[in-house]
Amino acid sequence: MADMVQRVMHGLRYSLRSSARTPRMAVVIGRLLAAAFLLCFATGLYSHFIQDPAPWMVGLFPSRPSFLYQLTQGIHITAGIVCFPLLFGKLYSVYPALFVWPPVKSKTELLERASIALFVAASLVQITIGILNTYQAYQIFLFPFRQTHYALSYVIIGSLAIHIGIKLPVINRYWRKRDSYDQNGDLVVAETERDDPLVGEIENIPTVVGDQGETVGVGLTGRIYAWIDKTPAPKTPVTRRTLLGAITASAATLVAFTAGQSFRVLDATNILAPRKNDTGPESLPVNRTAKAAKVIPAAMSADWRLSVVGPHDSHSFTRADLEALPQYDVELPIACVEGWSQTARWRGPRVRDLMDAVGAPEGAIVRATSLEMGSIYAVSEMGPQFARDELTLIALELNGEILDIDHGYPARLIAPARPGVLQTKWLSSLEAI
Ligand SMILES: Nc1nc2c(c(=O)[nH]1)N[C@H]1C(S)=C(S)[C@@H](COP(=O)(O)O)O[C@H]1N2
Ligand SMILES: [Mo]
Repeated sequence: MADMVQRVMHGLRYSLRSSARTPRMAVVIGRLLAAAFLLCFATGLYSHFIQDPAPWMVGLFPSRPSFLYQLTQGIHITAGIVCFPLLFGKLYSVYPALFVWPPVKSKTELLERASIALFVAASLVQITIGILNTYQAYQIFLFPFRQTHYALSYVIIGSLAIHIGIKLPVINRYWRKRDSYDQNGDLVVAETERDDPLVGEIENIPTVVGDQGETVGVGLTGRIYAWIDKTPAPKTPVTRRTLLGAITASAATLVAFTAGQSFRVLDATNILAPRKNDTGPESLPVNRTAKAAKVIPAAMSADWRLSVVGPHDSHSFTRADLEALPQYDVELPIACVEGWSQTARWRGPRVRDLMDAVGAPEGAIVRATSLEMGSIYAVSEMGPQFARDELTLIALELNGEILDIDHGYPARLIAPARPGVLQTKWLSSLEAI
């Protein structure tokens, strides 16, 4: 019986042989996938901690270059999208390894299989909820997006580290080595060294005779590569070139059709991304409207004041008071964590002038609070490097017009190198804390 299962499994693997399913391919795609995941992880951590810093981190985030967050978040979303074709390509290239019997032979193999199962499952969930987030599909999640996305990133990086650790011999062996092709386009596999431990193992396990009477091993996980090595792959419709071509073409298409949401040079071809540049009031997209935030009466009220609070002194500014202060023009992006960003021209007084007006110390952290009630976006804090930066304004105008109510009228915060969520709209107070 066990023998039967083994033969069926072997037959399946044998029929799935292809030049697109060599260890070299697994390594080549794996390298790209690992690079994309690491980029996502690093930029994701940056985004996470700039929004939610531990107290000792507050001073660490630089306020220049002013497009820094736009860049890190653009990379995060773009690399995340590219993970789709890479992950599917990688799965395509290795999935015959599922058909081994018995499924695990040793503790290392159990660990390897468990880590890879965890990695694949977590990655698929991660990139799927990530892309849904760019469409603002929060309602369909039964869990908080940010915390889940953050926790899963550690699961992914941890299982990836285990996987890479276990596969190191294969990765090392095929990092440079290529299988080649003869004039007929047949695969000539890279020469296997006789003392290769992967090959040594294969010779001690039951073998099955292939179509041409050759001996093909019943490989185990990992060793399937050695087994593939020993038998030339048949010519199949999906060759190494087809698979690489498909991955490259889909990755390039996805980037070309979506990256315009973060990188202006690709704006013309941005037809798939949920956000388009230059749309919305004053040619800038709106994330949350004044109506949705229920702030219209308070924002339009003649009683509106910006209260600026220092440790010993405080002052209330009307909009006219704010307009009477020295006005500055800055070009700064709104860079949303959901993956769209756009640069705009803002005008208004500097936050640091307001802080000086109430005698706040240079090193103070500044808390900005909105008229909006009951939203996590209604409050943001910034370290002194942002509060004191000459580009950090209380914006009263946007792209040459009075700030639109949907962009935060009567006044909003705009600072360099910060995520959109922290650019608080419909301000009611600024406090030095
Ligand atoms: N009070 C308040 N401010 C807010 C938000 C909000 O929901 N409420 N959304 C933030 C988010 S997530 C982004 S990306 C920017 C978007 O600014 P815009 O709508 O003017 O483009 O505003 C930020 N400021
Ligand atoms: Mo945002």
